[in-house]
Amino acid sequence: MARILITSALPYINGVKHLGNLVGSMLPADVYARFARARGHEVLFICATDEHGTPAELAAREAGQTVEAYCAEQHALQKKAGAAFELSFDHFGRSSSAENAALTQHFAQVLEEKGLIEERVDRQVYSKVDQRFLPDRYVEGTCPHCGYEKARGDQCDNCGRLLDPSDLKEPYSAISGSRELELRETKHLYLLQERMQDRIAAWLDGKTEFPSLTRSIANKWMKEGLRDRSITRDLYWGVKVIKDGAPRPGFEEKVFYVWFDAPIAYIAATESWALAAPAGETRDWRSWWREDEGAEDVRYVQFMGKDNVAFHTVSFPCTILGSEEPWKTVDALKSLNWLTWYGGKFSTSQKRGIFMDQALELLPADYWRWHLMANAPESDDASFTLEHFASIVNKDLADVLGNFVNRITRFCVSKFGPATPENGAYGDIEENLISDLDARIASYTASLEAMEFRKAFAELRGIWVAGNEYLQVAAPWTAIKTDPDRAASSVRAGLNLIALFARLSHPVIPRTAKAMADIFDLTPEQLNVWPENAREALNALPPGAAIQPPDVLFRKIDDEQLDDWRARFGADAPA
Ligand code: B3M
Ligand code: ZN
Repeated sequence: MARILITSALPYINGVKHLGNLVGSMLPADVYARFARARGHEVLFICATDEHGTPAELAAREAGQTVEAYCAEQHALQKKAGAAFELSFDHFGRSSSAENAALTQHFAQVLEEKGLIEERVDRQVYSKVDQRFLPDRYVEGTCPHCGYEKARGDQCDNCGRLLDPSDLKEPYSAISGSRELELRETKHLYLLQERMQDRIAAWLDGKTEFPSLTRSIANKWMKEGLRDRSITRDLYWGVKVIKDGAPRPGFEEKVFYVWFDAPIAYIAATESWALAAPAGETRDWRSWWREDEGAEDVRYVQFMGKDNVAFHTVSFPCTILGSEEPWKTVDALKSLNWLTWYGGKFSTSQKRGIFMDQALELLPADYWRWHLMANAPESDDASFTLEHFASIVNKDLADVLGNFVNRITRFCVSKFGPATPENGAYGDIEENLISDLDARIASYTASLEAMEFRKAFAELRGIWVAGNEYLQVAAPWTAIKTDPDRAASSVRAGLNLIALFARLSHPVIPRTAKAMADIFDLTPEQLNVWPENAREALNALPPGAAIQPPDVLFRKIDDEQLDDWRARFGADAPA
């Protein structure tokens, strides 16, 4: 048994996330956390909303709210959507917490003491009409690379290139639209990453567990060479720039850059988790993060979309390693490609695609969880279409898993009554099934351990199919006429298979797993045990134990419903 710290990339605050965001970090992290718990590990699963920066300020402005009120409201909505999707966070915090402000200021202070932060004078876009500097997305204009006219100061949405506000041609203020802009000099803090090049390279060399996608992104950045980067912005909303307990002179109207404080919020949210301990329970956050206070044996696993990898393999390690304090760093970093919406982009700003709250208006979480994880964008981008979703749900969930459970429980009740049959012994077909299952369970477990989710869930589907094939061969509905003991033993095997499926499926479809466990009145503890051995699993239910057939586990999606959804989400329109 190990201690495993798991973090999902922190969802940005500007609205409930779409399915692409969900499968990019929060959902695979949840599946892994559930799997690790079932394996008996002590797991701490942390997430939070990432709340600072220009997009939050701009979204609040558009909503006509103060940024504080906007963030509080959106945080509550995201928390609710996460819970509805059964994301089993131990804590879902906020990067705007007091803990994160203090810790961010701590890191800045220590980095400065280590000679890794310095003040530099920058030329920044200033708006006379708005009477303020315009960082990042506060400036829009024409992209110098592709000519797109609505490029934002930090990035062009058309060609994807990263920009600096001063790169834009024909720039205008995103607040007032004013074109009366000029470059003015102002001070900013710079993190001297160039000096960290060798240390980060050596650190990355030791990260032998990073999978190839993660490694290739990190290597590309290392090859280009680390650049010193500004870690402050001319904004109101963010972590204040404090030095020695007082506002830093010249930085009274500035805050730390969102990408400086956001990863620190992994640690701060763990601190918030400890502060939120119910009376009588003590939670020691430092034992998860400080290698001098118990975290030396913690295994730390991060999940994120590929666009976040550079920040986690280079920038955040600069903060952590630069501090020379014994903080825990990541051991395994699982990164995912994009899920596309009909081959195009899911888009929060353009409300394109399906968002977490909308998804649950259509169907319960498990339908989405299964489809997203079984088709996770791992080795490549993957396209989400409603048609594919419907076919996977109808086949895997309704025909293969749902039908199996339904058929065997109903047959049992009608022929043997509502209890596990006691008579009949297992024979050759069951022996074959057991050895097949042993191999499959081992391969499924290894794939989950390796966080290769597509492969894992192809194997889980294979396990469900093996159950169906077993029933095909054992055919208790025929055997019952000539050899009731044979029929009884195959029904008993079938029921045990359901209990096995419940335990194996729990990481990905937790609510359905619970419904399957309820057939046998299994406790959460009995459900949450990882099966290692098929023979044991097929003999787990005590003969004579009562069963309660469930309602239909999954309903099929028909063409009419699909048409409705297509119309509602504009699925026929080119993305
Ligand atoms: N908030 C993800 C994004 O908005 C970003 C992740 C932060 S992880 C510290 O793209
Ligand atoms: Zn462009």
